[in-house]
Amino acid sequence: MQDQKAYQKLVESLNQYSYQYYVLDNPTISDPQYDALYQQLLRIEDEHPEWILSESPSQRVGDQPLKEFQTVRHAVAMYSLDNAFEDDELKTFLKRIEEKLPEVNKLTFSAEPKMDGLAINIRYENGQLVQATTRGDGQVGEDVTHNIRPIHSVPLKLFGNNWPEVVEVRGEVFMSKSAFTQLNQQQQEAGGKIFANPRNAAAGSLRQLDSKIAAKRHLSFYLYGWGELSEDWQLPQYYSEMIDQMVEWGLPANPQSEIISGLEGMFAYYEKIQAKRPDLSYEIDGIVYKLNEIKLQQQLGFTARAPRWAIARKFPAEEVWTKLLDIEVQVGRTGAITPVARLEPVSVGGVIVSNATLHNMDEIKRKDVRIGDAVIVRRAGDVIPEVVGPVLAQRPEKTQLFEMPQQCPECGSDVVKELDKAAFRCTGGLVCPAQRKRALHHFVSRKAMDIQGLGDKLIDQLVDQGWVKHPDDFYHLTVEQLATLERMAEKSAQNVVSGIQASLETTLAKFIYSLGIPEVGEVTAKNLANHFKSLEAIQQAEFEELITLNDVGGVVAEHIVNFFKEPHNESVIQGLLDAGMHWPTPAAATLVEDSPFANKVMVLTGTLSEMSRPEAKALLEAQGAKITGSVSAKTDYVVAGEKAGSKLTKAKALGVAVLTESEWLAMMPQQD
Ligand code: JCF
Repeated sequence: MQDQKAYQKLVESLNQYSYQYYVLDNPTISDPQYDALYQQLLRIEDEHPEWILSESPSQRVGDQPLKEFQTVRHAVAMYSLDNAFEDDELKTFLKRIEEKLPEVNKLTFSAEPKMDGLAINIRYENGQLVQATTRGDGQVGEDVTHNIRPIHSVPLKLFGNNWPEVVEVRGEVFMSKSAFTQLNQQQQEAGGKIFANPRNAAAGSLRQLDSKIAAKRHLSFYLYGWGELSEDWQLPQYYSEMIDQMVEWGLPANPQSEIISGLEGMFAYYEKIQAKRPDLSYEIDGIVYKLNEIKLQQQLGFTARAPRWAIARKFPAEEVWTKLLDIEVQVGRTGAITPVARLEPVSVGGVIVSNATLHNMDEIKRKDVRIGDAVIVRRAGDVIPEVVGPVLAQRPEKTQLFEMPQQCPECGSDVVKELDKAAFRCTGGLVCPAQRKRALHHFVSRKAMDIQGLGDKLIDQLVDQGWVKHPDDFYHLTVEQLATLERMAEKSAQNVVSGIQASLETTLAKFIYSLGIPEVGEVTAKNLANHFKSLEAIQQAEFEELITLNDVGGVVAEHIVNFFKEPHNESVIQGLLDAGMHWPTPAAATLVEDSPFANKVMVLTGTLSEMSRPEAKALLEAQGAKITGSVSAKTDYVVAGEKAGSKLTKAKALGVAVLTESEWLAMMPQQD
């Protein structure tokens, strides 16, 4: 008996730890500590299967896949939301409510980001999660309990004891941006289906009959409403109070939600969230405004489709239709051949798009995209627009299949498909003008040699003239030669040549970066320079030593070794040295491993006085720190400059170590 009590207590503690970790993002014990307790739990459950509680963390994922989905009629209909695509529609919405509620003089609304996921109803009876259903047609949905139970932030048993006998929690199931990226990477490696966006990925995961699959895909949940509630349950005055109540029962709600009033309040909140949108860890497609007083909601009621007291103000569309005019291929710096869609120009999320990536041949086949198709184009944030797929209902009679050219369109060299990879590659190497041009663009770019006045167009001209084949050729250009080019005045020619000459004085890190070794970005280049100190040492570095560096894995190390083995690269490097390229020996920085910031997760915030934030970031990265944009319980240090704001507040709330700029600099290893 005593033992069974201990078991129950263990379940409760583990659920608390998991809540602190997954919902509050503020773990109170370490991962190994949690694992040890979890193993203990499994041992007890193994000995006493009759004790197993349905809310035990071991009961999140089922053993057996289902045979099929059951349909379930909702106890209370699940509605949609009406949309407003323009400010004017929001005005109309507000005016209509004001007309219907003339006696109210100040309407307040609860505002929150509109999650781009799927609506789910989660039913609790006597505090236990008993069923989860999709929205379906609003009346009848599908039972997806087995795929909701694995979501760690959804409690299997409600906390406290003041819940009604029956409570249905409604909200959105979604996949975070990072879980989505990770999933697609795994899918790509496994040759599986690539999901077009997190919403589709979340939908696909819920549709699995085997809960083990959904469990691996890391879904999340935010609540935003409720369905059936026991009759004896007294609703509070405000919607937001009921949400807070459900949060007390252990359910996650969006922390961005706010109470606002009037049209100005709505506009201000919209602007604020739109500005934050790229930093949010999940995708949203607008803002939801809900009248906050429950009595007023009840007075307004519902249309056939949606509540009259709520509206979704949508962001400009990021997925639109257009016509696929042609598919061309682009040759990248390392020879990778990417199919590019030429589109009838169309506005996507406020930007005119006429080209979009099709990723690779496998994707074109899988999506069955054909030249002439109507296609859906998607632009998410700052990423390159992509073709999501064809609109089959709109497929014209005559379409044309795309074939990968067998010869590189730029240099005529053979195109080969890489073993085990989706990528096709031009075998021309630096013979290929496209690869050459891109390598040269990279060489002069801002973070590399930063040569002013040498734009992409001019580089293309120089390559086409045959004057520049490799980076070292830049240093032999003369003012007279350049001045013979069309639209190049003597003065501009002079500027270009001075820009080129000025770049001879550089740093080892920039030099390494500018060589364009595959997979060697700015940070890796810095790590190489700091570790090896000299070009010769990097050239002779062995695989085994390279992989001991921060940030350098097997693939990168192999690229580095191969790059310096290539005689052609050696002669370009020699050419650059002969032209007079030089740099100071990197200071004998302390070994990264000895730095107090090695492998630490850090956030920089506020205004620094000694240097800019990018400089501070570079300094810390050279020490092996990882700099992130937002503070969480995983942050090791926050460096707070002047006027630090919300990040500092959050760091303090979470108990993360905060350093002033001078405290931080004092901790930096002294360089000699
Ligand atoms: O994504 C949301 N934040 C959200 C979606 C909020 C709501 O109150 C919703 C919703 C979808 C449908 N309400 C309904 C009825």
